[in-house]
Amino acid sequence: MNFVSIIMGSKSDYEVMKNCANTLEMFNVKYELIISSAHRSPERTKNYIKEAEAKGAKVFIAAAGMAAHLAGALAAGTTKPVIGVPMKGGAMDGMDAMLSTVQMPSGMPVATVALGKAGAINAAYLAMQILSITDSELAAKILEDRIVKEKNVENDSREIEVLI
Ligand code: RP5
Repeated sequence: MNFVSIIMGSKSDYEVMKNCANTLEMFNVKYELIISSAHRSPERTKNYIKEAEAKGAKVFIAAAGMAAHLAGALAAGTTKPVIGVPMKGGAMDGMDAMLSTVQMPSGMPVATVALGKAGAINAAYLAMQILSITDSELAAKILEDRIVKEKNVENDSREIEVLI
């Protein structure tokens, strides 16, 4: 069974990461979601990666804030794609998490998405786009979603546009 694994560093990340889970649900994509920290529970994080891979996790999404090392820790433990979602908050409101997540050393990639809610949603889309390489039904749904988004732009504009 193929699925996406979402790991958050803290329960405080859940409010934002719900948007990631909800997006996967909209497309009927299976996922697991757990809390595990690179710093507070390193053994649990390490063990979970192996368990999730054995169960069929094909893409990992890691969300963490502050000195965000969770995505990096995942990248160290798997060769599956790892997507990092930097969380806002802390003294630097996410800039620290963004740089910690994106600045990986060569050979250990983390695909870093935007801070906060947009990043949580985009992590789900990116994970689905990766899965859709070998899942034509999912690829068709993603394409359909793009068409709806394009139409929405036109409809929104029509409501307020001023043209000469
Ligand atoms: C990170 O520290 C977590 O991912 C969270 O974003 C941040 C703060 O965690 P809490 O102190 O709210 O548990 O590890």
